[in-house]
Amino acid sequence: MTATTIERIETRLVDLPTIRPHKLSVAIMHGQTLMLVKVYCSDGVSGIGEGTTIAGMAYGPESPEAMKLAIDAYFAPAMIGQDPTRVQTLMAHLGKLVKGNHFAKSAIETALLDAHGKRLGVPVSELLGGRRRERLPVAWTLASGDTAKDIAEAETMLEAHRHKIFKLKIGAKELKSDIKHVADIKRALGDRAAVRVDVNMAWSETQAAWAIPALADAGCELVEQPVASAAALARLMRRFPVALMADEILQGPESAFEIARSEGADVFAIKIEQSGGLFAAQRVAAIADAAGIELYGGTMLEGAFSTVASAHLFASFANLQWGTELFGPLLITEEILTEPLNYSDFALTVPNGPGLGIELDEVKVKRFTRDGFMKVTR
Ligand code: MUC
Ligand code: MG
Repeated sequence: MTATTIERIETRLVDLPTIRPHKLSVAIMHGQTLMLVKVYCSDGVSGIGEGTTIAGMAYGPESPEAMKLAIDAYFAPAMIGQDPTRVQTLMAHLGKLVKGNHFAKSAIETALLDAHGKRLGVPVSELLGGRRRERLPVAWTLASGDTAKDIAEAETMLEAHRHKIFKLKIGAKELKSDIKHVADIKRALGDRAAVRVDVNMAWSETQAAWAIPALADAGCELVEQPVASAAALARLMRRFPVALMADEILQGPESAFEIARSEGADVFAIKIEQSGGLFAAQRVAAIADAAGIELYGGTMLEGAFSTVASAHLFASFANLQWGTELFGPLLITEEILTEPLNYSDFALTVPNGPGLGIELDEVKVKRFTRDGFMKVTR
């Protein structure tokens, strides 16, 4: 029997509108671009992975266009002819050839795991050690930029049993007006919902030290990445009756180890793309568990493929104390799967089919694909 090899790799950029402008301290998003990579193998199996950023390059150093270029020019030529069934070996090989590029690596690893799961007839969660839960609690981000609109949106979500945990994006406005925004929303929702905030690094340490107690008084239970510096976040720790979460400073296992060593966060927002892939994110979770740091399943506002890959991983975590925010597909106007994901009763059901357990609606996605495909073959 001849060994299975990778025969062809396709990448494409898919531009999709969002259901409303999504306002963060770093940018206002009107749409989301998915970089989809499809890996075709000689045994007839293929897998799809996704790389997605927030507002192009406003959030971090990679962009969908840069991911596509990195895959077309560097990753794909090195992958053609390689064994796709040895996912970790192949990813380690690619890691030697290409530095950084965590998001592109996550997309490729997702595609390889999707293919391998299909090949073996098991969900990706089983390739990661086995799922411990079938359903994941999912938070929603209120980020319309308007307090009354955010309250109305939260009420709709509560009514529909879609979400009862709300993350508020703050940091773009003056401190007092941000705190009033949070307090007004928490007052309107009361005990029916949990309220958290994400500052996306917008504050200085002194601003954070002033604002966090006021947020705690307003009923906010978790403050995500209030400052840019890991040292400043560590200094803010244990000073307030509210948990502090690391996001942007968490860039894979090495950074996780440094943050854990400096007792620099109560909670880690784990993201597969920011970590450099699912296996790297698994190592981040292991470091958190060992250090007594709690876990939250984060998102890069990803479409269905990276969201479901994250779901398979988060389902396998020993601890997931703060739930997840895997709502990315719901922020996009278009359904890109042949079978929509199951969001109900405040949770996402982790798909159970082989691989990721989802199927791309090729016809639908074609309408939104930029400049056709790029194919790399031997
Ligand atoms: C982030 O900073 O966590 C997650 C939810 C959201 O609205 O933005 C993202 C990114
Ligand atoms: Mg964040």
